[in-house]
Amino acid sequence: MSNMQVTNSSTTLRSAAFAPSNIALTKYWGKRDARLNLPLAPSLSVALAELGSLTIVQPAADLVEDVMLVDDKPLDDAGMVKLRRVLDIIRQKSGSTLYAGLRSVNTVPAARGLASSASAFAALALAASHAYGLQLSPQELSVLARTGSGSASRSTAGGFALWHQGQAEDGSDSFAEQILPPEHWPLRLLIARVCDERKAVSSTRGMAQADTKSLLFAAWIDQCQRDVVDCRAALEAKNMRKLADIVEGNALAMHATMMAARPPLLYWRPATIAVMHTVRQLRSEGADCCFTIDAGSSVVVLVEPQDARPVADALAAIDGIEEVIQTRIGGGARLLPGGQD
Ligand code: 2P0
Repeated sequence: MSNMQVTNSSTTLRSAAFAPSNIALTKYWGKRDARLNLPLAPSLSVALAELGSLTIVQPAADLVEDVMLVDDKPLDDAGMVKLRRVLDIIRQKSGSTLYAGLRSVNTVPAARGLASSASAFAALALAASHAYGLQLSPQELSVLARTGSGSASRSTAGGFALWHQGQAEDGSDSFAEQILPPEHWPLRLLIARVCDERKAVSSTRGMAQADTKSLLFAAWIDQCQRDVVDCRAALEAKNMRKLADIVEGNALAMHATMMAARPPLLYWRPATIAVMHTVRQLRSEGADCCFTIDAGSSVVVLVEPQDARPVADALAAIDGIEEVIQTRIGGGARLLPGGQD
């Protein structure tokens, strides 16, 4: 955090930021430090263009605590603990003691395996650091977002992002950076939403369980180290067949690790499995596509633009699929005008 500058410690601004959600191509599932969200392996992701979080932060002298509304509802206790962790770091760096009022609107369906916490904490980190007068480097912003939620480190960067595992105990070298811009490979993303139930086990809790209790855990972490290297090469070469091997293999290995935990974590529904088979069948017939699944039942399909329509139609026809959301790869977190009025 050595480059962090305070523009004016006594001045605060109302600030607004948007940050995208992101989909991991090779996953983050295992921590070496649960308090700082430090991973046991690097991971790679793509940012979603317009699906994410819009957050407004207003520090104010008359507040006696931080107040946060998400989609017009007060944030729950677990969320407030993480929020205060991020705001306390900002207050400490800026020298301010003010609490803040915050509002956030999600354009991602929450808790359906679409990682709304990633965009939420990335938008928070950017809007709040700006509101308290800090000017953070991209690396510092990613580190700050990571302390709220690990995957948020990748949402600040956007595009094709690599989250470095890092070695430092304080987490200062565990940040994400954009390794390729969105236009490098303008794939479409199809989000096949499987069911309307909130997932039973949060990622934070699920990861703690997999970490300590899954008999496959050590092998999973070793595989992630290799997959990140191979995935980056497939992305650079824009090789969908190679990408499919790695991305599908990585997601299935993560779910195998979850299923081998005691007690087991099983996120899939019948439609989840049906989507996987459909994607493999379409690929065998020539469509350039592959799937991935996060800690939920929904499936995300990456597809070349010319195949997007027929693949989306095939997914929408599967029993148990509520809707198929189509989007593109987008950039990282950004400040929005209108924060200061
Ligand atoms: C990922 N997930 O790489 C993986 C795949 C879920 C499955 O990052 O405890 O919400 O806040 O650091 O970031 C979800 O984990 O967990 C996640 P915390 P987070 O996208």
